[in-house]
Amino acid sequence: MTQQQKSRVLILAPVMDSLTEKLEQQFSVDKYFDQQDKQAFLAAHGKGILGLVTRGDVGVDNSILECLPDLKVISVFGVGTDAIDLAYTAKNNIQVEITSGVLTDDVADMAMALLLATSRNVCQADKFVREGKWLEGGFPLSSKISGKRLGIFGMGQIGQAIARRASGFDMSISYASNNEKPELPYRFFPDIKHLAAQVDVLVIAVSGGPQSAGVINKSIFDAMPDNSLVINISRGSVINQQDLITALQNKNIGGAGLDVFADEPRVPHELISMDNVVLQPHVGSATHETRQAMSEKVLANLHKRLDEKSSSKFSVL
Ligand code: 8YV
Repeated sequence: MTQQQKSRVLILAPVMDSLTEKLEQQFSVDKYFDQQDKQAFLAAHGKGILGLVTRGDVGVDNSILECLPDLKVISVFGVGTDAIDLAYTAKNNIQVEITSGVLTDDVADMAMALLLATSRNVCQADKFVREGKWLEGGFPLSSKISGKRLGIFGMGQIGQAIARRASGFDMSISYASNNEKPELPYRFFPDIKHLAAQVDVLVIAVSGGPQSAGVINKSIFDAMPDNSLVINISRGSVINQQDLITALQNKNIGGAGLDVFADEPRVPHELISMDNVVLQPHVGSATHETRQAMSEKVLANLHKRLDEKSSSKFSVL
């Protein structure tokens, strides 16, 4: 294929170097994030761009999409589409593709890591040893996790992968989600508040976006048993972050394990200063293996939509 024949693709935000290299080999690439004058770039070069690559945590603003009249596909490095206006993309015949399936295990593993780290004070205990405090006495007791009650908010692929792992810890598993999944051997609660009231650990595994924004708020934290834990591997937007901070400060709940935040990469100092909170920099899917698989999916998803014979967005009679 000659340079002229390569489809034009815009990379919105930085992705892995190895993915960028492959994109540059296989497509005619522009990098939005590198442009000095982004508006001028879009005005001069937006027409003719057929594919857009973005990250799940970044999405894309409609103001950018409006400058890409020929766009056929948005290939998301991730599974979250909460930062993309799906009504706009549907209306404008733009396909949105995600890296479904390949990051499920890693994100579920991260939920379990946060669950264990939070309940067993793993990070604090590590610090205790490194600071030489063990020489002065033993580390305080922590809380058992095996056999406890786990509530999962959101029973999609990731929620189910968490449930399978938690079953290995003999946890009793309940869930709340839009629809009951009768084929699953877990107890269903139609109402998140009722679920929250009856669990020792609440894991957030629901998609982000307007439907779930702020659903985990003061009323949920008030309903949760004392000493219960909240784990979030989904989106910061699902939790009202200020309500979480207040609930932790007031000891309405016992702790939190968080991989995602309301305004990443900014993490409130209140959370940073609390011993009973374990913090991760949104790395649920960040393993070599999974990021490689995600990269391959991003490329395949672009080719699926761009290698069609006609580069027109619309089929002709
Ligand atoms: C990625 C994500 O970390 O899948 C998603 O939606 O948020 C994550 O897996 C992110 O897209 C890459 O930065």
